[in-house]
Amino acid sequence: MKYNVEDCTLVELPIVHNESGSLTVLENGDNITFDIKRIYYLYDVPMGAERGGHSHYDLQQYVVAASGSFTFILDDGMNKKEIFLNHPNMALHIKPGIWREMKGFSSGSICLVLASMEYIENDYIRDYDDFKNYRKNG
Ligand code: T46
Repeated sequence: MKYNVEDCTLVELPIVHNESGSLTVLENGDNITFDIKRIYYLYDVPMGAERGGHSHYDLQQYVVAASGSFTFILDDGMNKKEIFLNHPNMALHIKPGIWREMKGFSSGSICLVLASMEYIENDYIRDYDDFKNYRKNG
């Protein structure tokens, strides 16, 4: 199945507040639609740096701005969508087969990613022309 950018949604996560702070949970089988196989996070991203520039054949992810803010640009080969993430209770669900670029990392930001698969380099499409061909012919 080929997903498009409109299938990549922002999910609002519940916040447990008390006088000593806030807590948000992401849990397999509850607000996560796949079994989490890997967690990684991007940090110390220099001002003006851009990351991403690839798609995945099968991987899906939830992305959270655990601290600070940044922008994801999603692209399904036909349409693009920009999503600004700036709060730890908002998770962006990125479906497979979507090209992504990341930019505008604020100082001290942390991009937390929950992934449906282990790291497999063969799951990446890192060339945009290959991505366009995959979207067209699949
Ligand atoms: C994505 C965005 C949000 C590993 O060895 N293991 C890993 O689990 C990951 C994610 C990366 N790496 C290595 C592979 C590269 O040599 O770390 C290096 C940087 O990886 P990459 O260029 O993929 O990093 P980003 O920030 O462009 O993209 C990452 C994820 O790879 C990607 O799935 O969607 O974060």
